[in-house]
Amino acid sequence: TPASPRPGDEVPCTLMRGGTSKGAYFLATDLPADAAARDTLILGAMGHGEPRQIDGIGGGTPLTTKVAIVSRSTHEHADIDYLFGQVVAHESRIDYAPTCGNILAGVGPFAIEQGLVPARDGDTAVRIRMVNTDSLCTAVIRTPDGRVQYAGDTAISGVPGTAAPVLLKFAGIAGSSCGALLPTGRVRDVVDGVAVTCIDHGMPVVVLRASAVGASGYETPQSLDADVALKARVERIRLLAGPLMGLGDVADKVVPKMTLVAPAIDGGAIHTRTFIPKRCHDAIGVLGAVSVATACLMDDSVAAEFVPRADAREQYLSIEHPSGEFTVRLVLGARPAEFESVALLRTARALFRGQVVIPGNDS
Ligand code: NQM
Repeated sequence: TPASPRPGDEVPCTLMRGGTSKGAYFLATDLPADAAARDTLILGAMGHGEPRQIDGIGGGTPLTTKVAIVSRSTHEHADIDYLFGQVVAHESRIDYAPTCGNILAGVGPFAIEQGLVPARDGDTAVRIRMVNTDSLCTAVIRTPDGRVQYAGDTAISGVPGTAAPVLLKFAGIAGSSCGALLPTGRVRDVVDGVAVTCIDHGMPVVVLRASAVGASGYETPQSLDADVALKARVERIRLLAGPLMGLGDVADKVVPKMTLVAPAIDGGAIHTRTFIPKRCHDAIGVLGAVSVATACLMDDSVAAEFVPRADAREQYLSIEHPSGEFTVRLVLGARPAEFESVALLRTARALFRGQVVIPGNDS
């Protein structure tokens, strides 16, 4: 591992699309071991101090200023470790509290291409430990002739065209950040006068009826982002829900996410608008969608009232969002509120491989 790089030094980096997000992927061994030096390097590479990231490679929105740090794993059930970082550009900091299921989709191909995992002829299963939440995922990557194949015929909402499928399979992700699937111990709470369901099935999410905060739930993300009063109302609920969920003071955290729900209009299970947590998502996060889908199956939850009841052990829930839908496969466990496994499809693509240049006064 290198010591702190100096201005003008170059660090290997791959820019990838993972699902509907985009980020910079690094090998941990190419970064300083010291966390503070590592974060200074990443912030410099991505751009910070103002939201546009004009002096870095970040995309200037929460969905395009994400970082994956990948290394070999010492966990007995994992091949690689994936540490996710959400760059909060205008505040010049990185939030390591959440994981990200979209960036996760690029981790398998990246690890294979970097030689951390041997590819098989056909499909390669990469066992990934999501370090932020200490949970496990198996990603199945297309590798004909032992090489990552990005081209394919899988379409996901929010990404133009088609690409090779990345199957993501999870088990044991209930309570990933909060310690329990229902972190408040209840399926329904009233926070600031609003009925909510606080849930963590891979991602802490507060689910509330759009109508409870004066929205229809079918607005465009742009119009919701322009509604200062609504956003303040949603943030007030979030700040109160965070401690109830065991997350402590969440003023400086990007969790919990806030999902406004309304009846489905396109044949899905439910319609959503998600704040992540201050900007409205163009779609919905991967594990955010898993948590909302799970809420749909919990009796008496705020989401369940919109969803017809089904008792099958294996359920496909289509979560409608601003740019389409996201299908989550849930396999129910032996007891109520237990889930055996979760699976979903994403796609990913390597966009740019090279060296990112360390900024600073190099005179
Ligand atoms: O919930 C956005 C995204 C995400 C996170 C966010 C994600 C997940 O779309 O697993 O994918 O919620 O900040 O990348």
